[in-house]
Amino acid sequence: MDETLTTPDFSRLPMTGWFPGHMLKAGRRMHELLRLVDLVVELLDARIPASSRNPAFRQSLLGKPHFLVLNKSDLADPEATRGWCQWFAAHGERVLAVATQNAGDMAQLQGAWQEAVAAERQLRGSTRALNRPVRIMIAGIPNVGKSTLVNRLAASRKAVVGPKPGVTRQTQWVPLQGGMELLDTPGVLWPRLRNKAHELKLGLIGSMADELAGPELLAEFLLYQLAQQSRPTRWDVYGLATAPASAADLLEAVGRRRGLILPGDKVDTFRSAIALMKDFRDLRLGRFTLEVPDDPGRHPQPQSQPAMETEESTRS
Ligand SMILES: Nc1nc2c(ncn2[C@@H]2O[C@H](COP(=O)(O)OP(=O)(O)O)[C@@H](O)[C@H]2O)c(=O)[nH]1
Ligand SMILES: [Mg+2]
Repeated sequence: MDETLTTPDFSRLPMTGWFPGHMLKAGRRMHELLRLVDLVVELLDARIPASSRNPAFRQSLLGKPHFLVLNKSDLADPEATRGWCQWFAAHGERVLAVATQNAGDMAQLQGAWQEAVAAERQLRGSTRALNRPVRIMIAGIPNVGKSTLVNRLAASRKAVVGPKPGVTRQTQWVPLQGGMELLDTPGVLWPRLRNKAHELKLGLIGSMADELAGPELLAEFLLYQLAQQSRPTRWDVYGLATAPASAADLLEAVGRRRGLILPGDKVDTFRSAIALMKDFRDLRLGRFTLEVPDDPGRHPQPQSQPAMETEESTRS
């Protein structure tokens, strides 16, 4: 932990309040489709398992069984991921940590979903076999890997994938081998995030466009997050022997290293910050989990708010 870095109070900064209309519509549509499904799978980002969980999903499940997937575990600290899985399990959740590119993980997921659906049906006293495919809704905030996961499991390629949030705009059923159907859904955030730090965490994992969150602010937030990690950051990728003392120093180093220079020999801090985000997401700086369980100050608690927001309640 780097004690020399002054801690900016990100939580005091104004929030963007970003909650586009298409997400409101998608949230409503998902609510309608819930009736049709046997299991709701919520994908979380293993780097921020608490901050990437949408409280609105939990409160509007209509009693449907659910299953948590910590995706992108290849990007997170493996020890932290184990801790998160134990924590969720201790809180009564079905959970698995995966990476979509890992075939073994994908096979394990399908088995676990089948089991979950069978266990729930037994619990409810349904003895007859389903005379239709098991239907599973894949939910989650933007960019957690929903469409990639659906594609990996699909009998044929169906869902549209993209490195930026907002690629999946429509809901679609995808048949799998072995009698399951998955419903890929658009990423849905919720209108009231906890505070600016929460918003910036979502920015770091790419649930919000960098330009929207503000790349330079994201860079500063990332530096602050990395300073709190027990694992070392690979600052040497920017030719630095130790952690930079400020975000300005960091962006200077990134810009010089990558040749992102403006006329007058000034570093282009905007492009340097974008490059830094890419390096973080591509694992060049190391594998990090940005929040730990059992530390209420560092991740959002379930908020009590209406199940799916209505147009009226968000128009403020
Ligand atoms: N490192 C890593 N990247 C992933 C994983 N799953 C998906 N991605 C990437 O995350 C980005 C967003 O994926 P996408 O499926 O479009 O997310 P969606 O918005 O939730 O549907 C894409 O660039 C994927 O290649 C994973 O397990 N590990
Ligand atoms: Mg998608």
